[in-house]
Amino acid sequence: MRLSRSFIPTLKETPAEAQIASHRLMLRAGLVRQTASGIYAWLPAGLRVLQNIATIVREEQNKAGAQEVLMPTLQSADLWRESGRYDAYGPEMLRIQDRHERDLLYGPTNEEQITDLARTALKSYRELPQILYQIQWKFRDEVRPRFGVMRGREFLMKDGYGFDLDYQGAVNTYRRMMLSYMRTYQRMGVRAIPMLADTGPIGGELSHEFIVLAPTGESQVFYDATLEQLDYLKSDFAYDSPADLEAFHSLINSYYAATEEKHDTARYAAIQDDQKREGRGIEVGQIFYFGKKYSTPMNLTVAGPDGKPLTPEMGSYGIGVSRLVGAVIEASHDDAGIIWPDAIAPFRAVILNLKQNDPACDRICEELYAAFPNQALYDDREDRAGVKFADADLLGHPWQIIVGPRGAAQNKVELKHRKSGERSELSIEDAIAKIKG
Ligand code: 5CA
Repeated sequence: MRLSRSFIPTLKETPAEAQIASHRLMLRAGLVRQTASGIYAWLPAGLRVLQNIATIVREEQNKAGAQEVLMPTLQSADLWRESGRYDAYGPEMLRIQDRHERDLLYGPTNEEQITDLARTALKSYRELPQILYQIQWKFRDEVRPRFGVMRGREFLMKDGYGFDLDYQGAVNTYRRMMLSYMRTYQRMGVRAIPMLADTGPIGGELSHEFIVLAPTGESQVFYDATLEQLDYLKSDFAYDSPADLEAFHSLINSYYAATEEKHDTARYAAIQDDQKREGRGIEVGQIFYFGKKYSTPMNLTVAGPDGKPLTPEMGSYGIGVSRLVGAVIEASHDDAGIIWPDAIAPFRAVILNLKQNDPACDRICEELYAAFPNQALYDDREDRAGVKFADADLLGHPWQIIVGPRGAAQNKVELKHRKSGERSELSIEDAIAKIKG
């Protein structure tokens, strides 16, 4: 993308309404714009990040054996009356009437809708287990939407739902999802720590939150740093092996992690001092096992081996896709701007032409731009170098390729690595090779 023709409306001033770094930086870098309280439009650079995150989530869900569906955002209130949640959910639910005065709602979550789909489609125990997921917008009329996309009213969630024949099957699905979450977050360049949690309005018996440490997080957390150091991508735990899932579960459980509500000071004190981690945390995902909480009242049954109806055990599995954009920035930025992890950066590199219309600079920039189809942003604006440097740091691309007339005369460019700040002077070919890694 050529910056001179792009729609990346960066701001010099810090927007007054933004209280935390990620919110400020998302507005200043032109990633999003608020259109109503807690509701955001995603602009080109922000949308690229959101889509990169969604792609990683999708790939890891598919590897774990989940299948993607897409359910509507609008749901019939009747389904929620069946589960008993229509009245119980309260004012966070956006209730709507159509022209025939039929009650609808903008889904805050989809347990009812997926249970309805399952009961119309699943007939036999042979079809279980099933894990279905979607990446879809949700609406929760939060009393105090704040911190930008971190606590929005409309937000993008990956919500998955598991159906199993029995308790042990449901536990395996729960562990399978937990393993896929650890791999998902690690690929994005963040370390989210699983912690036992309360189940809240989703209900059920067992739940874990996945927490990223950041000073502006909403809850106080305590954990053993070993949990940040485990490499889930290299580990060869297989999703289809219950023994591997059990081993993964024991590994996670052998290290302490808890939110304030579940904190055990004695267990925390027993951790080696340099491995103790305490701070604020952002919840970037939550998973639930709730047995038959929805399948029983909504009459979801399949024929068992003996022909008798069997009620499946269920769980639900959420990732805050749009919240993750803010959470990653909270965990990875400096005074100058965002520092994107490679895997989700909107662009891999920005090309800074320090002397637009200089034949050598223009030629080299065009050559570099062609070397990264759809992966480089070309700052071809007729602006001062200082403006270009500041915007490059603000937008946080992993690499900056700086093309100035002095170097260009010798076919050299300067390469800056945003995260380490390291700079080197290289030939064009070497710069391209280094960025491509
Ligand atoms: N049905 C279950 C799991 S599919 C569910 O709704 N879980 S949840 O309520 O925990 O939400 C899942 C994730 O969505 C949360 O972990 C959080 O990361 C994200 N989320 C929840 N509320 C908001 C919000 N107001 N703004 C942005 N993200 C949110």
